[in-house]
Order: sequence, then structure tokens, then C-alpha cells
Amino acid sequence: METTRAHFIGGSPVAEGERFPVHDPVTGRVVGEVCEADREIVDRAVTAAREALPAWAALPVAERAGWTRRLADAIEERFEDLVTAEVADTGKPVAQARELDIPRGAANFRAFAEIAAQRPESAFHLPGTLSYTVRRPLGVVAVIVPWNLPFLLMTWKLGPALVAGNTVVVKPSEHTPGSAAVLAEIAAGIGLPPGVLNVVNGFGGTGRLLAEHPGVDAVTFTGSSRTGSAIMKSVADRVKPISFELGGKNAGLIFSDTDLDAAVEGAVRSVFTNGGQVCLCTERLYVERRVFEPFALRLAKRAQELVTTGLMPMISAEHRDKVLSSYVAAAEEGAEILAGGGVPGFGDERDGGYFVEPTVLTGLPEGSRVNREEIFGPVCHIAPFDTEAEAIALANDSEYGLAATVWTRDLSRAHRVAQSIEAGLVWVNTWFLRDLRTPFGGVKLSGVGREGGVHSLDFYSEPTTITMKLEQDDG
Ligand code: 6OD
Repeated sequence: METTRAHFIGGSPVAEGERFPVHDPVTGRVVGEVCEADREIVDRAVTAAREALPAWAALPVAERAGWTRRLADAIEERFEDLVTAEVADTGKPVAQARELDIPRGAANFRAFAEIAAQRPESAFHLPGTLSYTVRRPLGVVAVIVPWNLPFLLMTWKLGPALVAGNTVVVKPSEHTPGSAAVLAEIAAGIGLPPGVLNVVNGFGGTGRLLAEHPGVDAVTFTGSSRTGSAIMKSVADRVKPISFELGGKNAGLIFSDTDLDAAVEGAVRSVFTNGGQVCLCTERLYVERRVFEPFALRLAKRAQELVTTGLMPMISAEHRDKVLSSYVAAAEEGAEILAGGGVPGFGDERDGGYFVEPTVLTGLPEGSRVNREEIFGPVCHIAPFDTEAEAIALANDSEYGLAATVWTRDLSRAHRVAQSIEAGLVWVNTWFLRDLRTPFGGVKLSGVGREGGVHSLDFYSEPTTITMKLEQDDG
């Protein structure tokens, strides 16, 4: 065993509870163990967060922003430790962890410090009346985060939650406890008041205990729509505020006027980044018939090349099997497999890991399961369209509505199509380009609420409106 991942409660590590193994997805080998939080440990974490709440909530926002800036600085000092932990748990390329995951953690803490500090207050004046609002933190927030972008998504929630004056209990995924453990060390190292940030490890059951705990005031979650729905039901009796960013079955629309080279490379990124394990990844590509053949051939070639130039494994054997079962289902539903469809052979220790081949499918009817359910792997289905209206209808024919991409050089079309797509996010001639101030989230099964900028701060705080009657001066 290389590491034991403990909980972090009231400013100290707590190595208690049953142990479960954590695997390296690249080789399948056990590389560490994790302590599992039961009801009593969850209760201790929530109690620590409650005790820390009054003093933290009473700090001026500028002081809390100072703490999150110090967290960002300390993340940069522990950069390589965070890269190592994130790569060990997820099997993601080191370069990606260095360029995206860990820098975004620091950026998340800095961005919300700035946004909170610059937020204007509003007051309303009618004859004889003055109204204004004060915002208060929600209280103790449960932060339940997934395994695909563990550090990026955890800090995306922690930044605004902490700046807004909440204390938190984080539950990382059972597969990826590492970067949360390092963040806990960082928090202790900079002297963040004990109990402001707590971490409990475990499976879905631990997450449920946390979400349902009467001392938890709100829940923020990123993950599958099924788990989101289960959490929603479990907190319904207490009507807790929730913020959910959930699954997607995201469409990419390629118009024939586009720069085809850029569109192929954009599709490669949007389909295969992180092994396709990003809620924003494209799983349905619709290509204008005139360029369908060349586009499909080039995408399939690029997918095949990825086997040698850089593959990321699935997070677990179970998830690999789920992705592979969708490849089998696609073949059974009559798909033509243009690339991939199986398991790559490396002839080295990676053969014990959780890899699947990057896969491009075509020929499935729109209603097929593979075209409707989120797979969350390195796979897309590609189909032709003839008109702009048809492309929009195809994109919108989904129970999900998180993200879409549009590839065209026609500016009017770009705006027209983007505004017609039922999704929270539309990228034009790009993918996953982020401005942290913009609202981020989905419609339909893809989520509830928006994160980002003031939208996050709105979720993590509640306004009280104060209205005064202004007495007339009769003198
Ligand atoms: O970039 C972000 O802020 C974000 N929330 C990304 C989400 C990715 C989901 O897998």
C-alpha cells in the first residue's frame, strides 16, 4: 500500500473507518487505501463545520477572499504534489493535469475572490420607501464531486462557497480521494480556521449520509443525472437548496462552410479529451451531408491514431465494462464502426488497465439507446444532415441539455443556431473555452441552477430584503 487517504475534520486528519482499495486505472493495480466515513464520522465532520460557521460567516468578505487567495498561492506551491495525486487516481495525462486540472484549481479560488470583492450591492427607492438586501451564507454546504476532473470541480465549488461565508464538507469520489487530501493538507498548512473545510471519503452511501444530514443546509453536486435525482429525493423532505451539474448527450453540428481541419481537430478534442469522461464531451456529431464522408474518414483516422499518441483509461473496471457494453449495443443496433470498438492491446502493464479504444460509430437510428444515453467514454456517433433546421432539431432531440458545439464560418448562422439549441452552453468554433464569470450549467436532465461568477455566489448565499418606511418631514 502506498498511501492511506484519511478524512480531514476540524483541521486534522482522521484515519478512521473501514478501508477500501484505490486502483491505478493505467495498470489496474492497487496503489493505496481509503478510509470510509460511516454515519458517526460524517456527523463529526458536519459538527466541525457547524462549529466553525459563525466565526467564518462573520468575517468581512475581503478577509475570506484573502484566505481563498492564500489557498490559490499554496496550490501553486504544492503544484507537483497535486499533479501526482490527480494523475495517480485518474490515469490522466500528466500534461493535462499540469495545463488544465491543477491550474484551474488555483484560478477557481482567485476568480471568486475577485468576483465577490467587486460585487455591487443594490438598493431600491420608491416615494416613502427604501429597500435593500443583505446576503447571508447558506450555512454548512455538502460538496459532492466526481472522479473525472476531481480537483477542478471540487475547487469550482469551494471557491464561491467559502468566499460567500459557508463552511463545507467535501465528499470526493471513492476513486479519486488524492487531490482533496492534498488540499486538506494545504488548508491546514496555511492555517485556515479548523472546521471551515472538511473532507470525508467513501462511496455513494457516505454521500447520501452527508446530503441527508440535518446539519447540512445545502448540497452542490456534479455527476450523473441518476445520482442527482437520488440526492434530490433524499433532501426533498428538508427542501434543501441544491445546485446540480449533471450528465449530457452533447451534440456537435458541423456545417459545410466550416474550416474542416479545425472542425476535425475540435471534434477530436471534444469527443476524446479525458477519455471522453467530461460531462461536456460531444457524443453526437451531425455533419452537413456535403462534407460528411471526408469528415467521417478524417475523424476515424484521428481516433485510431490516439491509441498510440495518447490514451486515457476509464476510471474503473466497472466503467470500462459499461463503455464496452455500449460498443456492443451499438453493433447490435446496427452501427457501422468506423474506428475502435474494442480494447487496445499494448503488450505491457497497461493491458491490466481500464483502456478502451477511441470509437467512431455511424448508421444508427436516432432513437437508438446508444444515441440517447450518456456513455461517458471516448466515443461518438456521427450522422449526416441536410438543412440547418434539421441540424437544430437533431441537436435538441435529447433528454439532456448541457452543451453543444457549432462549427461554421457564417456568423449569422452561428448566432441563429446557437440561440436555437436547448442547452446551457454553446461553443462556436471551439470547445471548453471558459470564462469563469459566465453562467455554467444545463437544462433538462443536465442539471439545476447555474455555477460561475455571481451565479455561484447567488447559490451559496441567500438574500434578506429589508424595506423601510421613510417618514415624511411635515415641518
Ligand atoms: O469548467 C468548469 O467550470 C466545469 N464545471 C466543467 C465541468 C465538467 C464536467 O465534467
